Amino acid sequence: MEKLIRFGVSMEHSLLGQFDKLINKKGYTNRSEAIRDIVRDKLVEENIQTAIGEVYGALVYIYDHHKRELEKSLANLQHKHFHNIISTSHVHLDHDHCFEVILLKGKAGILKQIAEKLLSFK
Ligand code: NI
Repeated sequence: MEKLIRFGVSMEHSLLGQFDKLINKKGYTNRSEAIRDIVRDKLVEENIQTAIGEVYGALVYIYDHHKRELEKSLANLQHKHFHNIISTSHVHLDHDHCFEVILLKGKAGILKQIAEKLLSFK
């Protein structure tokens, strides 16, 4: 195992209080372990965003199909990016709601743009 290096971190009292509550809820036994995981997550996220070559992803969401504009926006987005969409699964959950899973492949930056666009729909 690689050698651990100690370093000091300064933080507002209230922020540290919230952090302790969060890591306690997540089951961490100490702050160092939690900070290491957060740093690792951030690095993975950064690597994905700057990845060269193709990556794969999935978008999963539930929506109300009575909202015509929303349904139209979702269809337009998928047709616009058909090169990046491998498949779409649609399940009619109940009278109002639809559950969709879109599988994507392509450059990380493009997939991120598609995801952000989807999240921007009301
Ligand atoms: Ni449906």
